[in-house]
Amino acid sequence: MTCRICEAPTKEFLDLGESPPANSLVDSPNQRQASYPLVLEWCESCGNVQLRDCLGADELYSDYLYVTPRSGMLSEHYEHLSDYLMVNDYMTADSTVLEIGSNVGYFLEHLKPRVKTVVGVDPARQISEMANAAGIPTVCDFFNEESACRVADLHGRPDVVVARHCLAHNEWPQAMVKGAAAVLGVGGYFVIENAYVLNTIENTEFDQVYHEHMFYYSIKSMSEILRRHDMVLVDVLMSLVHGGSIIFVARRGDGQPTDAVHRYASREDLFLNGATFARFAERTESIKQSLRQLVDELTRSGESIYTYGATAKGNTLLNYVGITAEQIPFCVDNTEMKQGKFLPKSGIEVISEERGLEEPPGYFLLTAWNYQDEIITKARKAGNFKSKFIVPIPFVRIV
Ligand code: DWN
Repeated sequence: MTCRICEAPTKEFLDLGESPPANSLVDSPNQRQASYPLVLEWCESCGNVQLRDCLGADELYSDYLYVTPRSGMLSEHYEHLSDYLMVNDYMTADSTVLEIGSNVGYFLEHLKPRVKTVVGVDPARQISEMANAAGIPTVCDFFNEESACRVADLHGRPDVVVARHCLAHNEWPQAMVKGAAAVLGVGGYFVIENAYVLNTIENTEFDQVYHEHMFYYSIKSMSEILRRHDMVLVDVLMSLVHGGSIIFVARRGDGQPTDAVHRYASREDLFLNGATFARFAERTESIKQSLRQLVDELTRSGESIYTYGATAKGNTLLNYVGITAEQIPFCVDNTEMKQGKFLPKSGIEVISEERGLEEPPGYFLLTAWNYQDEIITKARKAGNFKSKFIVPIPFVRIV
């Protein structure tokens, strides 16, 4: 195939089989669903890692159920990120901030008292309605040059455009970058947060591979996209959220990259190569075997297992390992829109945290492992001292 950033040829390195879209929960366990390949490939020329087969926006986002969770870890991250942007003058109290893929607006809610104006743009209708009801002005649309200019006319030209965990969610991210470049004046900042490919690979986070995640960005590949749209990567910040994320800070026009950019870019030169990707695929297979063996042993010995977190990544994990409602009857999740529905392909029923406490299982398979401490602390505080937790990434262990 061909790199969707620089058009060079790509090489496949991971095949997770076929799976339905990860956030397409269904209303009954027997509801038939289309499954599509999950194959990763990489480009030696620009360092891009991309999903080989991409689904259309309608297939992925027309009935979107992911609501950003209220999480202490995420709230701390919002605080740290906005402090960082303020301290480095990437954002000021006079800034107008536009967030792409703003979901229910929790990050903008955090920013609102610290800047002049906030506005969100999100394609999921029911989610953008929730944001507007909560007082975060949100335009329901996909973000591109046309919608960006329309939003700027309505809400003012942004000084900062933010894209947290959404620039990887589009087969052609160039359309979104072009939209940001169209509304940012010279000296404006484009702040992009995504899972960082080095974390995904080093921590064997193969469950981060699902149809929404069409790109796994590196400094090298992000710089290539930005360069083509008159923007320069001037800074990077690392974060632990979502299994390890990178925040790219790009400046419209020219600019000098910080030492952090050079430092991490040189690490990428060491790591992003065929041997690393081959070892990643081997470790993925090893996790699959050991998790399947553990679940089979526990269920054969009569232990009850639920999953914790109706996560997109959890659906990749379950479907790739081949775990279904036969081994795990319930998934606990605090997103009301997901409760009562069933996980795609595995057919596991989603129940509330409260119901999960009524008869706690012997084990929770932590499919929201990125919130491990928060979730285990919550369970213990709620009086559940019975359940043990199976943490699958970066290696299978019981805590
Ligand atoms: O890129 C994406 C990432 C950022 O978020 C999106 N494409 C989809 C989504 O991926 P995910 O579903 O793997 O994200 P989370 O944030 O890891 O999902 C956590 C799930 O766990 C939510 O459904 C809420 C649930 N949860 C819970 O039930 N109790 C979360 C916490 C913290 C809790 O205490």
